[in-house]
Amino acid sequence: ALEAWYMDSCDEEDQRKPHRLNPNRPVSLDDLKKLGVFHWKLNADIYETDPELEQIRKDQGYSYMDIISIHKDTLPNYEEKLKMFFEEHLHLDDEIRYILDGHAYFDVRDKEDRWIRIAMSKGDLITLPAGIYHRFTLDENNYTKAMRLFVGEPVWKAYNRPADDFDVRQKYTASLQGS
Ligand code: KMT
Ligand code: NI
Repeated sequence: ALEAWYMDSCDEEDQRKPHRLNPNRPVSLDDLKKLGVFHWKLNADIYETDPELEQIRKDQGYSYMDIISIHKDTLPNYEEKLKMFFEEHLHLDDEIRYILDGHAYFDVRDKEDRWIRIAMSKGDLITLPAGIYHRFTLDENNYTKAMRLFVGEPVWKAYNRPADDFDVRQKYTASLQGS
C-alpha cells in the first residue's frame, strides 16, 4: 500500500531524505481522500497495454499523456527543474502522475497547513486536486520515470505560494470545509 506520513521541518539541503517525525505519524489513504488526493495501484510493467489504465483514462477523461524521465543524465536543466518542482505551488488543474519506474515524494499540505509526504514508487498513480499546495522531490535514489496525464491540452504552469486569491484555491479550501 501507499505510504504517507507527517514530515518534520525540512531544511532544503536534504529534501530527498524521508523526514519522518519521531515517532512516525502515518497518514492513511482515507485521510488523503479527504484532501482530494486519490491513488490507484497499477502494474507498471504493462503500462503500454494495460486495460486498467485505459479504463481510468476513459472514466476520468485523461486524454493527454507523456512520459518524463527524471535523472541528471536524461532531463535537460535537471537541477533547475528539481528546484522548481520543490517550490511550494499550485496549479489550475489536477496534477496526475503515474510512476513507471524509480521513486519520488509528493508533499501536500493538510487542512492545518502541515506537510504530508507521500512516498511513490513503481505502479503508483496519484491525483492532486487543482488548488492544493504541493511540491515534488526525488528521494535518495535520484531517479524516477513518470507518466503525466491531463484532461485535454496540458497546462503545466505552476503558481508559487502565496496564490490564495485564485478561484481554484478558494474553491479547493471551500471543498475541505465539511469533510
Ligand atoms: C509538479 O508540478 O509538481 C510536477 O510536475 C512534478 C514533477 S513530474 C513527476
Ligand atoms: Ni505541481
